[in-house]
Amino acid sequence: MFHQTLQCFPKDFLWGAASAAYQVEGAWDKDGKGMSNWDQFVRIPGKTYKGTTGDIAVDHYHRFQEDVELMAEMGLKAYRFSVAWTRIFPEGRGEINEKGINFYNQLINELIKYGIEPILTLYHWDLPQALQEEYGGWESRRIIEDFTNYSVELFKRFGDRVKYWVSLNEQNIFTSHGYLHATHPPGMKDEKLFYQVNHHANLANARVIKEFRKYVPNGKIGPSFAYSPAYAASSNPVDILAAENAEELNNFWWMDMYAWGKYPKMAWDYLERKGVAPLLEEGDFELLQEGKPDFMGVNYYQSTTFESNPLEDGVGAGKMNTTGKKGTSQDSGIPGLFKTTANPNLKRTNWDWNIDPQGLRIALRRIKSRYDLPILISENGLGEYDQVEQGGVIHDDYRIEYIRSHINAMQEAISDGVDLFGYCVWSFTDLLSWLNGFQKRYGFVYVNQHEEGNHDLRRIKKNSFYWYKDVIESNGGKL
Ligand code: BGP
Repeated sequence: MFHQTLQCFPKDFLWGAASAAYQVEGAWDKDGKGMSNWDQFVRIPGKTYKGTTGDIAVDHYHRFQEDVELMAEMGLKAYRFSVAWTRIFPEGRGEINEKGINFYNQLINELIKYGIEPILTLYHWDLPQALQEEYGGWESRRIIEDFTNYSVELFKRFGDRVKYWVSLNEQNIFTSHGYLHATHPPGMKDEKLFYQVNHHANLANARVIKEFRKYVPNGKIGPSFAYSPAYAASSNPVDILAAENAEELNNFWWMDMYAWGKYPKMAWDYLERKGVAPLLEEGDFELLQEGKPDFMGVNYYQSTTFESNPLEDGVGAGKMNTTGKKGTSQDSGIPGLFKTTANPNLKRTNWDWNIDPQGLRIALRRIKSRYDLPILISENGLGEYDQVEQGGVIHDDYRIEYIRSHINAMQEAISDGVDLFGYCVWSFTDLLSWLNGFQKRYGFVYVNQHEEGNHDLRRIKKNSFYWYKDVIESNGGKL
């Protein structure tokens, strides 16, 4: 315990919910939209759960008014969504598709009409396929120019109404799945390229933040990092060291760069010895220093526990549970540095994700003490099976319990001295989970959409909808 008495949430706290274009919009080829890397990837057999795609998703593109009305009914203060780059520039650059601009203008205006603060994510993983084909997307420095050009267009078009912006969503996840595990596009396993891609993403991130200052001088911008704080499996010093290795290589590697414009020294030396450190060019670090964020966006779902992992025959990358069959995920690690292990103190979801609200408090405090930046929780939520019962009722008490305990942890962290200004629950409506289909549900609002067959996509409010409404109304006083 640090705090003595619990503080209230700040009065203008952003009680929100989040989504991403590919996971909700559908209309994948409508109104001039170009093809993204995900539109292409999901068509490769075996890549997603039961071959699900975002072709229709939950059809938010056509139903955004109904969705925003539900948000208004709930009293939501903020809605985080992402823009599909391919709606704005179908080929990644060049001619602008005004119909795409128009869609987001309508969405933003609708939100503002109801007093809901829009939080706009520039990049939530759906890269224009044209850029992937032309120069390998993030593999080339050319991405910096194209990403900046696209972002500046959004700053110019929406900067008059959108104050909060997220630059890159979970750079650590889209690059590791794309370039280490081959589970996201472009489906590669190449460690050296992985670090090079990240270096380009860091440069692109810094560059758009720098541009942002010119176009939206009163706005706030930051990246969203998928932070899973590292725990040691035991007090054995070899496990403590393993957890420190993991924290440095899995977390500080990105967050130090965002906050300070530099890589952590020991991790850099290790990667250099291994021959996988990224190639640098003159002026890189100047730019990286110039693009500092206003806040750290944190996507928190769980903590991860580590133990030592031998160099010889140590555990490497393990498989994730994407089926919802409990106990099917494997441990993974880097030989010589660390490996994951189950934490006997924590319960797990059906997808083997740890449920650890105290881990959120720990995550927030670590960020506060290392970087001293304001924090936006840009994602947090529970993916579970939901059942529509008689009378169209969904008793998702497990979700209420998950969110309630995490809000408690947030309040404790605020009372400890963390500067937290918003909380976006993942997600508002049910949506497509990239690799887990539609059965892994996160929403306050159920959507009648499934892996197989045609469905009417109707929206049904879950019990958690009414519960979160009360939380917002009481500014976190009534949990
Ligand atoms: C984050 C992503 C989201 C969302 C969420 C839940 O990593 O930013 O887009 O998908 O995780 O993950 P999943 O859908 O795999 O359960």
